[in-house]
Amino acid sequence: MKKKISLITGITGQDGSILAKFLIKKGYIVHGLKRRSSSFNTQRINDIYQDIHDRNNNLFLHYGDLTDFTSILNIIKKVKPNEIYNLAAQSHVQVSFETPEYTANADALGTLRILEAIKILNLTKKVKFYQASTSEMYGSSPPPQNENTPMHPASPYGAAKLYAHWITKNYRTSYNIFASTGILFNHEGPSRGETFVSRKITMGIANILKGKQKLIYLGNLDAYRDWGDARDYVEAMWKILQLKKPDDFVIATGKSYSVRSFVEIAFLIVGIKIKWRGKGLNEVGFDQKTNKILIKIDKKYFRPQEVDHLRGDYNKAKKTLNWQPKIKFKKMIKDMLDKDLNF
Ligand code: NAP
Ligand code: G4F
Repeated sequence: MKKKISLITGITGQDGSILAKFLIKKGYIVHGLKRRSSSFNTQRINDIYQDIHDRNNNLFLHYGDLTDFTSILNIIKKVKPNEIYNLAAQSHVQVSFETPEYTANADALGTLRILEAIKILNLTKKVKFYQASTSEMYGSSPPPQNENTPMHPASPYGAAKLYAHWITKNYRTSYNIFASTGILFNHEGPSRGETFVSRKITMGIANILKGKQKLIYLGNLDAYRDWGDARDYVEAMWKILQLKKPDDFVIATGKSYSVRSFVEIAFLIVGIKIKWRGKGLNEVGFDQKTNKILIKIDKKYFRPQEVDHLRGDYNKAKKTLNWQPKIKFKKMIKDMLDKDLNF
């Protein structure tokens, strides 16, 4: 049987690398769009990289950028994928306040460029498109959030992603493209980027235990997130594209924890009980046994606008996709700590 061909933008990122491995296991030929970088940016996929001259090779990388229409058009024309997963993005919320124009270009217009390329190349009936939408689009809408919850994004990232979300739905309706979205809530794991709060905490703990770092500086401890495991979430992306009809799905765990709880649970896994004292910028977290301060607050990590509470209602995905999260919150943190402690 002919192998299915997929194209993943953002293949060097957390989700792209996990999805590439998932699809290769399912028998796909995987093509990935990667940015040119002055140093290697393929660490997350080195373990599946094969010599392109190997006849059994099923992973191919192409230089391109979501801000560069020519590269997108040429890659799609050359690869003729059955499925496109658009995972590439400037994905850091705080960074989007510092680079709002670039974030809009890559995250909003980047999605439009792919959809236009599908249209121009007459692939509207031949390709299925997945857009990586996000719970950040809900912004100030209170939990639980589902597919019908109004969206009030609270960052340039959230606003750019909302454009991408709606342009995907618009191309679905206007041009009959199989274009679906997954509204994914936060998802983490051992290959999470090092500046997101989950990995910053697990790496910080590992460094403290190794004597390489004294304490961790954080921002808002009282935001709540619905944290799932990326390994579960890439399966949902694939399931969304296996349906007969395009649609939109919330992918979440239905449970939320504060950043403060994340800190407490992660430290407890390595046998340290964190206690808190002080208020606001002067609050500190300390080791109950030794009294050593392990957490301090730095105002530079606070955002101009915060998303206070995300907790997803994934009932539609459960019913339609037969999907539900398998990996529990504590197990996910433990896996992250294991990786960081053994690094
Ligand atoms: P990530 O680890 O930050 O990976 C982002 C990927 O996009 C990387 O491969 C990056 O390349 C690439 N990229 C960035 N700008 C690009 C550009 N202009 N052109 C081409 N590639 C570009 O993100 P992730 O956590 O895997 O998330 C995957 C997608 O899901 C993103 O769209 C994100 O916004 C969305 N999302 C994530 C979450 C989450 O909690 N993880 C939740 C909801 C939605 P480099 O490796 O070269 O930097
Ligand atoms: O880990 P974060 O940076 O993730 P955030 O902003 O929720 O965004 C992530 O999830 C979105 C889905 O909802 C994705 F679309 C997006 O691409 C990304 O993957 O921050 C989580 C929370 C925030 O409330 C933040 O203010 O942690 C708080 N926080 C507290 N101290 C911190 C820190 N965040 C970071 N990154 N660094 C801190 O020191």
